[in-house]
Amino acid sequence: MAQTIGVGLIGYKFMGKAHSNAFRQVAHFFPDLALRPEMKVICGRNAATVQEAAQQFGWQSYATDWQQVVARDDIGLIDVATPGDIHAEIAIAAAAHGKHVFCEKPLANTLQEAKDMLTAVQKAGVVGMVNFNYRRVPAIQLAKQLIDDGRIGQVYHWRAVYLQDWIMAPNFPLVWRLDKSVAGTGALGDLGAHIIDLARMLVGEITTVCGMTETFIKQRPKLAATAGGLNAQAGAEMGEVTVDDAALFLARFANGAAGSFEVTRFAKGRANYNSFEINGGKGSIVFNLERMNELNVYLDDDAPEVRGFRNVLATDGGAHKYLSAWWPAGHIIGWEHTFTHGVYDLLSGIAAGQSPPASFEDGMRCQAVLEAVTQSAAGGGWVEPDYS
Ligand code: SOE
Repeated sequence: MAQTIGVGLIGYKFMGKAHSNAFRQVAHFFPDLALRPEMKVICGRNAATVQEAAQQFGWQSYATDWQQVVARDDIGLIDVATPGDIHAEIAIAAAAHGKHVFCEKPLANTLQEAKDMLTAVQKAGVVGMVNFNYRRVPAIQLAKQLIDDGRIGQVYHWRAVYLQDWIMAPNFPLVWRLDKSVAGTGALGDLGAHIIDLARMLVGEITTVCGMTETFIKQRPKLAATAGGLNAQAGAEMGEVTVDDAALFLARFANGAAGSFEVTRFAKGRANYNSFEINGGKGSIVFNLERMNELNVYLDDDAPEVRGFRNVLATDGGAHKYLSAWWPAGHIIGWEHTFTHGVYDLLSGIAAGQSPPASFEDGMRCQAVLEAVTQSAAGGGWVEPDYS
């Protein structure tokens, strides 16, 4: 019988729901799980709504004070699924209490916070993992395997976009994601962090960036009294948008590859379009989240008469990572599975005493790239991320 670990989840909205589902599913589907999560407590500021969330998502109890949660003896793992402005405070306190920390992306709102969080988990000797969930799409793991095995040769190009359109209406209100003091940045940190992390995993370290950001709609209605997530309601008073709506940047990688990145919340019709193309000396790879079970692959090694882009359905448990836990080949999985895979790796990492990727070190390096893009966009030309 596997050992157990008590989990305390801070945050109960969109990400809280996705993380709860992962903790609920993981032991049922991964028979080799070394450490079973016990869903002890979910925490949020509003007692009535967090109580509802506890019941709906399957937590044993609820709390309204995260400081008490991180100090509890029956909790071994703190999951931070809040907006970025309190990631650092919670993670550092949790580590100081000897708790392992799982944290939503981006790791922090500033590079300094990310560095402090990294130091905190290192000093405490606990696991620190950032939930960059797209690392755990089986088709993206297949891309990594093909690159690592040299199947596409030397990588020359990384070309990535992450496009959304949910704030395009000018009267869409000032939700927290549009407030710099809560979110840190706009599309850059929310979406750019994902494709920077994927680029680092698939291509390698980024050495220098040159970028621009744009805020198309600078004033929006403040929130009506009852705030919400992506479907929030507008009030009468106007306020200032303090983050970017879009960010575009070029990057050079340590291995000589050239990269382009574009993220926006102003791409009409693109609800959640996360896509990349990688071109190597012997082949190319294309991924698109809207077809997340597929990887489009071109390999020079194919016989000339059938050479061309082919769509690989990455659903075979015998060949593709994570899928032996789920269904027979061809039975596709969805976005929520990436969170379950992440929690599986997290719990395996805790059992083995190692921080799985993306570790807090990866999170800090991603943050360094985000900060370099911000500096460059403010007029700095090419900027080197500060990984020190
Ligand atoms: C909203 O833009 C959002 O939910 C991001 O915060 C997530 O990280 C991304 O996966 C989907 O879009």
